Amino acid sequence: MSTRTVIRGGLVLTAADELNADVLVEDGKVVALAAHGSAWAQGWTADTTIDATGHYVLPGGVDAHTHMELPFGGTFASDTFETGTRAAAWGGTTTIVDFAVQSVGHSLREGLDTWHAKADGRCAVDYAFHMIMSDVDAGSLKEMDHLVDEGITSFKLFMAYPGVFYSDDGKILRAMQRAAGNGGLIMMHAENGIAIDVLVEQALAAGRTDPRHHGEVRKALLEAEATHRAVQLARVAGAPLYVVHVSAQEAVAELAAARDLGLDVFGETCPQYLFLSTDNLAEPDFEGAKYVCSTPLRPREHQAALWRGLRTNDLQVVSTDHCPFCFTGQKELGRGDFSKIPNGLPGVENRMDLLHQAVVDGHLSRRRWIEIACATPARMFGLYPRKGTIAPGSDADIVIYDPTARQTISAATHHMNVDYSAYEGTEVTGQVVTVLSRGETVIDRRRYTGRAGHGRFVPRATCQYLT
Ligand code: DUC
Ligand code: ZN
Ligand code: ZN
Repeated sequence: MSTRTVIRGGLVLTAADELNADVLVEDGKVVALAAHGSAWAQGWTADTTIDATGHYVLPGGVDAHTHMELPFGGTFASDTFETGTRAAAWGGTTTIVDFAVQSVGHSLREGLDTWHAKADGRCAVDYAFHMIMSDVDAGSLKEMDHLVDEGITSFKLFMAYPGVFYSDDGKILRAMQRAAGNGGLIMMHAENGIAIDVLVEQALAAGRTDPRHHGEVRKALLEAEATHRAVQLARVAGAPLYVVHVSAQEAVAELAAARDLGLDVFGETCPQYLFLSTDNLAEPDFEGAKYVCSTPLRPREHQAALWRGLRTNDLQVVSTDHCPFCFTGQKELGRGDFSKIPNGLPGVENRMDLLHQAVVDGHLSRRRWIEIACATPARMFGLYPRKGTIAPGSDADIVIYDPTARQTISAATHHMNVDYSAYEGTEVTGQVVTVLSRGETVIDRRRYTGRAGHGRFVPRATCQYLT
């Protein structure tokens, strides 16, 4: 028997439109939108009616960059797929794309199988995978083709972290050439890790061991240089390129220059670069460790370039790079040596709200909010129009959002499995009220009604954003 839900009275926001429309959901899919009060909408019968009067009706957020349970620096990111996807649901995100990891000496297949085993049966919302390539060789290059066929259509390479994830330029070029042939999208961590490691060694030798030195050695110029190099390698290979976690204004300039040449070069930034800065990294008593991530937080002056890039479409996506480590016992591994602080910040629960605050603050329009947080990540990573919009045929991943509610972000009230909030005390306007995932209510008027195992693996098509 089919189940039907009607969402009445809300303002439906998509990247394309703002519609005063009711939404009919049947068997997990959106089947129709019709104007409030229209004879058609009034005739809809349903098992469940949701009153969205005075609220926005949004496509569920798509967070294209998370690291649940990532092994890093001798520990693991503290959110499991269960806790992390539950927190995502609380924050209005209904799809995550996490990074499966190939370890050195192992195949892509082994890494992917490990990630499927971590996630299978545990997720509250739908999920997909990118593949981190740590060992580019003839075997893994060939495996890329098979992964694309299985819906793993994007591959992250690192110009940073020598000895762990790092690939040299030759390996990067080969992977890009392969992607050019099989439709895969190369995602780049663009920082010159070889040069950074020299600066790390020199800083530690000189006794500069505090968290703020993490930001100082990972220089903006070394992000910009790597971004430039990645663009040129992608050009040589004839492959599109997506640069992850862009934080430096000089790196935005490299992307803008590439896009001015008409290249298929894309950029993502994250809430931490838009809302936090090196002032946080410099907090006393080792508190700055809470803000250690790579690329690092930058001086506040860089934020204007990021907002501008989001407005001009030189940056297309805001993802979180959600990679939480508890302050106690995890971040503390780096007391006395900033290079031992596990890199990463929590944020999967906060992204939609922080970006709504950016709407309130005048940085973004409402439609641009939906575009960078829902529609474009879905298109970029081959999930559209199943995810990222509200249209007949789409999955009924829908958020009822109160644009006037006020809340204060805090570890005391968040649902991520981490003992601090990077945004502690930040007041934002706007709050998720109810969330549907494929038509099932997973958050009901701010009560969790979902379950581990509801979320399914979603195989992805190739990039749908190419010009
Ligand atoms: N950056 C982080 O901050 N954490 C995990 C990996 C990365 O590239
Ligand atoms: Zn990275
Ligand atoms: Zn990451």
